[in-house]
Amino acid sequence: MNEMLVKDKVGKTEAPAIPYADLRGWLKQAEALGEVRVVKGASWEKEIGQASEVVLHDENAPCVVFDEVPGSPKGFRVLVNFFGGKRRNMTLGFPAELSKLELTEAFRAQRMAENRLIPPVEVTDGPIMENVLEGDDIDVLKFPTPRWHSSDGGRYIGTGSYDVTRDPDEGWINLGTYRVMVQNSKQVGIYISPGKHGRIHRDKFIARGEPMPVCVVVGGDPLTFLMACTELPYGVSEFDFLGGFRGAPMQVIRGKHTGLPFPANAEIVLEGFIDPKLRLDEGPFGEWTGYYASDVRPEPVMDIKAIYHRNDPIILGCPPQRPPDELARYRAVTRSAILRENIAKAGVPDVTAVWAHEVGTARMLLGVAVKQRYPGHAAQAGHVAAMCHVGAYAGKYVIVVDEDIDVSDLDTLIWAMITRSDPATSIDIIHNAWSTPLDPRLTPWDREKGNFTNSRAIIDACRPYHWRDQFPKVNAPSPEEAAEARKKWGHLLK
Ligand SMILES: Cc1cc2nc3c(=O)[nH]c(=O)nc-3n(C[C@H](O)[C@H](O)[C@H](O)COP(=O)(O)O)c2cc1C
Ligand SMILES: [Mn+2]
Repeated sequence: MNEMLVKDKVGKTEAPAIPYADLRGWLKQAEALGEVRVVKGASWEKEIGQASEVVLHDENAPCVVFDEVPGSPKGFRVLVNFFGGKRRNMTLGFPAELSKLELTEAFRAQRMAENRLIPPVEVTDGPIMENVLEGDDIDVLKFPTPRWHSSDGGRYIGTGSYDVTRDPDEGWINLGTYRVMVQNSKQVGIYISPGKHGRIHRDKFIARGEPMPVCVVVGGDPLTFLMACTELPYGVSEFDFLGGFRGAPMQVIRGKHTGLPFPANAEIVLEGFIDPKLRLDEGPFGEWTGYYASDVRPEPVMDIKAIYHRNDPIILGCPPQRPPDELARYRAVTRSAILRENIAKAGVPDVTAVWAHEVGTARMLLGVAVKQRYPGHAAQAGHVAAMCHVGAYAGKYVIVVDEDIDVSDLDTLIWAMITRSDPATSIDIIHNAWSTPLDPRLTPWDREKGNFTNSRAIIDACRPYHWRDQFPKVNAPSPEEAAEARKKWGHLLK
């Protein structure tokens, strides 16, 4: 067995506790790791976005807290680059020494696989109630919301945020990270791609001609944000999963106007209704593909009925950049875990590792390693990876490899692809798959018509099953030989 193969060495034992309850608790932990820098006086118009672009591209860069932003009260802050350095493992509640692939596996095996659901408990008070603004006092412009990229069409308060909605037919609560742009002091625009759970809720409200209640949570604890921006199953509230991951229910308060729950310890909550008819221009916004693909379009708008915020609130900022970036870093970890769960639940055996690659922001390039057991096994794993819940939206390429390949290493994955596949016979194409207006390769005419689909390539880069025993041997040393060589000659690299 190759030493790079990820084993289930983390086992199924109980995961360590998450070491924080809210964003401030998280910040204390990050400070204890020595990984927080405070910047005073940077402008929301340009400098916060400019500095963020620099740190978000470096996985060892610190978390940065911007304070004393001109135009906002002192103490109103913006926090960026939470997922990097030693904070990465701390955020998911695991020891620092786990590699990114091991972290994913630990998260999957110890937090996800049990699929425990613990619903939140309702409380009537909490720090989020320190300031409640209604009527004329509503002013979303008081927060230091940055313009994240120089060509953005507005200030996006909702990046490291999530929107709470309720299914009007079925009653379940969803959390989804859908970007939120400030329109004016009392209105924000929310963009939700087709097929997302919040979009399904919204489409139902629009079909009824009714306003949709929404609570936008800005500055929730990072774990809740991570689960809100990841594809958890339809019909089950992310709040219940989070309770399960933490081993304790989340504490929520019901909004006065919508009755929707939001965490009692969040930093800022915007509560209101999306009008079924009103549309205002939204975008452009620098997107996770590295482009401004969806440009400016009329999108639904939320009328704010109440703003709740803690004293000295903190905006969690997660603006997408050209990948690989921070967004790709955290999504690779969480989505790889969920992808492996999805594939296993579809009944595909012996998938030994998966990696949703950073360069495709954990969507457009998926690596899947299988221990081939039967003819067709590799194609089955590839097609399921391409079409399961977490793989289906906005995917492009799936590469299936044998279990000796470290799927998380881009060079190794591509080496396997170019040496073990045959272009004419190893690639399957799926047409008309679930895509998005954010796809830069969508043709202008399909974009115009709302045809938001694309195609997928599934590349079988396994040693062909029927003659796998005759496939040339690799010339790399065995794991034992490699270990011996490193022990003896590793000093040459120092
Ligand atoms: C920083 C960030 C911003 C995002 N913005 C959007 C967005 O504007 N619209 C959207 O549909 N999805 C967006 N997503 C992706 C969704 O959050 C993700 O697909 C999530 O699974 C949606 O929740 P749902 O599965 O409950 O629909 C974003 C993700 C991240 C990490
Ligand atoms: Mn959901």
